[in-house]
Amino acid sequence: RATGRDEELRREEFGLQAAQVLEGNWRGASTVPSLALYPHQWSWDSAFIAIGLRHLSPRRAQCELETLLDAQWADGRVPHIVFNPAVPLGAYFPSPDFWRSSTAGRAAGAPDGVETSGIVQPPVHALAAWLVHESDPELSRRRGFLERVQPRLAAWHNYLTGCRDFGGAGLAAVVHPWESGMDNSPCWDEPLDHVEPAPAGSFRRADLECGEGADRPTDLDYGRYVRLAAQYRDGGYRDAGREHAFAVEDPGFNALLALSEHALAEIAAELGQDPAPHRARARRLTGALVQRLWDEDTGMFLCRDVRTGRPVREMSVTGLLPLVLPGLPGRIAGALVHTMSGPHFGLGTATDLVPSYDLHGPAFDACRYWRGPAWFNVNWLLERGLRQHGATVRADALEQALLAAADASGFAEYVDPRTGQARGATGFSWTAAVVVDLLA
Ligand code: 9YW
Repeated sequence: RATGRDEELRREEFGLQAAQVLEGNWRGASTVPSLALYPHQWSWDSAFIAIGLRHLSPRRAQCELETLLDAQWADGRVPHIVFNPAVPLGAYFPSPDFWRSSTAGRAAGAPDGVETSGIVQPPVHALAAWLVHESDPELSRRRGFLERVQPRLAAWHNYLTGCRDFGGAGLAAVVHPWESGMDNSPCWDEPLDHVEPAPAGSFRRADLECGEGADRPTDLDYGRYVRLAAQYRDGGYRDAGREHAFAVEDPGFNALLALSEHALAEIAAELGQDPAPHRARARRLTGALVQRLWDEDTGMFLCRDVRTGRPVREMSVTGLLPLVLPGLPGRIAGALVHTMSGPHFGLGTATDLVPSYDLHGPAFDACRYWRGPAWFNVNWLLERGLRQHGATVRADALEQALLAAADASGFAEYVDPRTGQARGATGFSWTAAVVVDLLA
């Protein structure tokens, strides 16, 4: 009995610590992912943050998403970074003077009053908006939250399914590794191979001033990121009518788009509109994912290089993310659960959290960012996916492992998947946010 009470107190204290992380990273109208490393607003971070914040302050959760969507471009894109003008330029690279959104992005409809990047990140926002609404429908209705965000979210999805469907199969392509949210995933090694890196002295890596070099992407990666981003910028951030040096269909990105399309259907129904077009689009996206990116041999989804038309034969966690989709054929969901628990991802045997990359892959590195470490937002999504497809025991175990690893690591950005050792920054916002959500 005493143990039960202790456990309850401990849980409460842990929840308070998570709330404190979010409180400390709140900047008045949005939350930074990490105080030192990422001092601005990031797009998919804000979606996860809002999902946690809704349990602490539904109003702040709404504000988090509204601030991001206020920086949306007229062509519908939601930028991956919204810059805080009060932060010195040198604190993060690439800074606003690199992206030059308000000038270079003018033709694509970049906003005037705020500086942003010109690329995007995975579209988790409609899901976040729906979950935020559900946490306090009365407040949401009173503030007209869904009425205000719905047209923006619809325009965002239209941008992705329209301007970004380079392959013509109905899937959105990413034009930069940063857009996938999984910057240095081994999936990008081959598609990046031909990209000439920007000269070493032409930029300064602010990330290395607060991050451990061994935990971060390499200089070669950065040189290529800079080259690609500068080319996109110099082309006015135009998508059509140009050859993209990097264009990939990413299964995780598209799965989140389909999941968010389901959320848009819920939002439409709540607003008295017809949800059917959104459901139909979610089905189309799910069908295209299966048709185009499913790989029977590995038992998971693979990225597809749009330039060569070939699949990228690397097993990254992005290829497990379609498990979040309610409409996924049962046979495929079963295969994904099997792959997740097999030797390559080792869930329940070699690892307690799903790693970002194949434990036996040639590029596996337990410390380096998206080349092995386990990430909390991704594991939160997979936990939902497991639950969605009836794998309740596994979902419960993953939930407990996530909470334990976040606790032991001080809300780390990512952890070594085999030992749970903290990597990257600590006091990381989305880690705290998914903890708050799971504890609620
Ligand atoms: C960077 C903020 C972002 C995440 C990305 C992650 C990293 C930015 O940090 O990218 O400077 O490398 O890869 O998913 O949104 O947390």
